[in-house]
Amino acid sequence: MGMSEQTGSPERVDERDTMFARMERRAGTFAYDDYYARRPAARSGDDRLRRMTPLLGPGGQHYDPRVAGEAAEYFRAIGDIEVDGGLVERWKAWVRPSRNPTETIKALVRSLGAVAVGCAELDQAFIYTRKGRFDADYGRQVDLRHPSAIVFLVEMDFAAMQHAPCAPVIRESARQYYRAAEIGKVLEAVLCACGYAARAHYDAHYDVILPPLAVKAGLGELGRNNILVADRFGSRVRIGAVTTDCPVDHDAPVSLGIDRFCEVCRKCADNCPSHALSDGARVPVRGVGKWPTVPERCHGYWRQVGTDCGICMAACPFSHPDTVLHRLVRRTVRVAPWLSRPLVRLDDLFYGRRWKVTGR
Ligand code: B12
Ligand code: SF4
Ligand code: SF4
Repeated sequence: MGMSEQTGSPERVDERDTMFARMERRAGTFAYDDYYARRPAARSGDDRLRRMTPLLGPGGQHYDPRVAGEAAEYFRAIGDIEVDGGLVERWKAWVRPSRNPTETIKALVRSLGAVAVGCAELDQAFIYTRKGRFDADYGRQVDLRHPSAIVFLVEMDFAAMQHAPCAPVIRESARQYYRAAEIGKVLEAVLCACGYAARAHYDAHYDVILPPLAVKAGLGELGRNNILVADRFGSRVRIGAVTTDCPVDHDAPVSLGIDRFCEVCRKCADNCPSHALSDGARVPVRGVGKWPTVPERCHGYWRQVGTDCGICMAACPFSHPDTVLHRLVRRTVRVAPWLSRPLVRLDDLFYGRRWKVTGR
């Protein structure tokens, strides 16, 4: 079954069921009692995970107080991002007069530091049914009727990701979450100033599932690692999006040969320290054939090491630097996906099959 092949009408996801939302539940609150009354089987496992060392807290195997402090500061600062009014006015003057501002919007997003940007129809299947991340709006129905999503990627630094799963990766995640939030908030402000409805989706403030929107916007394919594998940067990207009623042209999904390559490669699954990724065949998940993640295993490993791991992003052959040689290999995968097997062998030869942990 091909990656985008539908086997039925996709059900929507309730944000309350996602790992980060579950980890927010605290015994004694309405949200905790309500959630585990609905999902009694998840309670003891989630309680066990909650008792483990918190992320960025002392006690994790790769805890480094200085790096953890910096990462925490980036995450905190996301809430304080203020959009520069002058910048909004300047871009408004470009975007507003245009009847189809797609190219101007893309130029804005790139100028703010995104490495790629695309537009997609906002499929209701990728919108959460209910909010779950914060007790304050726990269970609130998500009503998002914007017809389009502007989706963009920010690059995760190659050198920092070589340290996966050690402390530098979580600082890099935090930095790029900050950057993606900043870009999203500026774009949201510019579109609103032009009279459109717009909402930025960024760290912990999501109404949408981002990887499928990025696939729809032509930014890459879903890999065996169950996240986006993008052109030029592989999985070494974070995704941001702004949904809007601004009339933008929708991009078409792309085929980079990754779908086929993943069938033989399996490097992410083989190197995942918690065995959260599948090395088997695709299975249908909400009507889509894909390799699923076991989120409890992944998150359990994070709590053990104190970072957000990232090996499945860093070890992916598509995440190598965007050099002439790697561009040539990517092109070969795209035009001749049947050469995947020898190309995987070559990657193993040059980079090794096993991920080497560098750092603490
Ligand atoms: C919850 C969450 C997690 C949870 C649970 C993930 C899960 N699969 O259940 C945990 C803690 C395990 C996790 C781990 C990681 N995450 Co995470 N996570 C999220 C979050 C906040 C919500 C995703 C969600 O709702 N998942 C629950 C359901 C939907 O999961 P699912 O059925 O397995 O579906 C997944 C994919 O199949 C795909 N998808 C869903 N429906 C469809 C439909 C189609 C047609 C297609 C093609 C794809 C697709 O999207 C889902 C991504 O989790 C997103 C941000 C966002 N709003 O999207 C980031 C996000 C997916 N995570 C991200 C990353 C990078 C990671 C990690 C590498 C950690 C790190 N160092 O950064 C690991 C990788 C784990 C893995 N290999 O699967 C990035 C992915 C970037 C990319 N290149 O695609 C995101 C988009 C955050 C961001 N803003 O960039 N994550
Ligand atoms: S982040 Fe680490 S533990 Fe989680 S799926 Fe990726 S490799 Fe496995
Ligand atoms: S590591 Fe290999 S199998 Fe995993 S996503 Fe990347 S190309 Fe696919």
